[in-house]
Amino acid sequence: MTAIGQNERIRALALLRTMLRIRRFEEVAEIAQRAGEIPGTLHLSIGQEAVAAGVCSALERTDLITSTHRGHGHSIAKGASLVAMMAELFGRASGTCKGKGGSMHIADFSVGMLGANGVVGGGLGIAVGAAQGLRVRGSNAITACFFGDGAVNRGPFLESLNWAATFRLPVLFVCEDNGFAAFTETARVTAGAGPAARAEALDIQNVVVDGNDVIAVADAASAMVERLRRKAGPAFIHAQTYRLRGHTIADQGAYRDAETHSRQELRDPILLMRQRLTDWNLSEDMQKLQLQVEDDISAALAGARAAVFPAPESALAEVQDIGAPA
Ligand SMILES: Cc1ncc(C[n+]2csc(CCOP(=O)(O)OP(=O)(O)O)c2C)c(N)n1
Repeated sequence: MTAIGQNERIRALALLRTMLRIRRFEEVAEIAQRAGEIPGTLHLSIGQEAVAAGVCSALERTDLITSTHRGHGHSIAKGASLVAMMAELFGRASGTCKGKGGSMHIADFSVGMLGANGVVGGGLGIAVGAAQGLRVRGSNAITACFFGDGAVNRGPFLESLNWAATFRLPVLFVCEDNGFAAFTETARVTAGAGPAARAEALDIQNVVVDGNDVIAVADAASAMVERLRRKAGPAFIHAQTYRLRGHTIADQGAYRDAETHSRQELRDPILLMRQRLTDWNLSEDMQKLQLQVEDDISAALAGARAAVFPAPESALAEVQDIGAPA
C-alpha cells in the first residue's frame, strides 16, 4: 500500500469520478439507443475517458473547448449537465440544444463547450477563432481543441496550427489518438513521425502522453495550460489511447487485431485508475463514488424520458437561417 496526501487523494477521486460519469453515461445511452429511445447512432468514447477527464481537469469553467463527433466525454468533463445532455440525445426540448442537435452536436456555452462536430477536423478552426476572440477581448482564458488522429491528415489541421503558432494564440491542441479513423488503422495512411512531429515542425510546444493514464494526461495538461496562461503560444498534446468499442454502435470492429484488442482491454483507463486507487487504499471511497455516479445517471435517464419533445412549430427556430421553406 502506498501513502498519498489529501490533495492527491481528492484529485485522483475527482478524475475517476469524471471517467465513471462518462463511461456510465455512454453505456446507458447505448442501451437506450438500442431500445429505440434515442434516434440516430452514437459514437462512444469508451476506453478514451482519461483524455477528456485529464485535459479538462486542468481547465477553468471560463476556458473553452471544441470537440468531435465522439464528444460526450469532452462535454461531461467540461461540466455540461448530464440531465441536459441525455435529454439532447433523446431529442427533448430540455436538451442542451433543445433537442435539435443530438449526440453529434452537443454544445453548452454556459460551461465553455463550443460544440461537438460531425466534420472531421471541423473543431480546429473554431478553436483557433475562439482563441483569437479571447485575445481580442483581453481574456486570460484558453481554448482546448480535441480532435482525432484522423483529423491530422486534413487540411484544417495545418491551417489551424499555423495560425495559432503565428499569432501565439492560447490554444491547447489535443490529438486524441485511438489508432483508427473509422475502419482504417491511421498509421497505414499517415506519413512521417506522427502528430507531435507535425506540431514540432511549426515550433509548437508538444508532448506525447499515455492517454490511458489519467494522471499522466492531467499532469501534461496542467503543465501546458500553465504555459498558455503565461501567453507562451499554443501547445500540443498527443494522447495515445484506444477505442474499446466500434466506430459507431453499429460497428463490431471486425477489422481490429484480436490480440491487440485483448491487450488494450487490460489497459482500460478506468481499470488502471481503480488498480491505482486500490493500491492507495481508497476502495471505500471508490464504492461511494460509483453509487453517486449511478444515481446521477439514473436521474439523467429519468429526466430525459419525462421531458417533452420540442413543439413542431419550433423546428426552424434558432437553427441556421437558410430562408423560408418553399
Ligand atoms: C471531412 C470529413 N470526412 C470524412 C468524414 C467521415 N468520418 C466520420 S468519422 C471519421 C473517422 C475520424 O477519425 P478520427 O478523427 O481519428 O476520430 P475517431 O472516430 O477515431 O474518434 C470519418 C472519416 C467526416 N465526418 N468528415
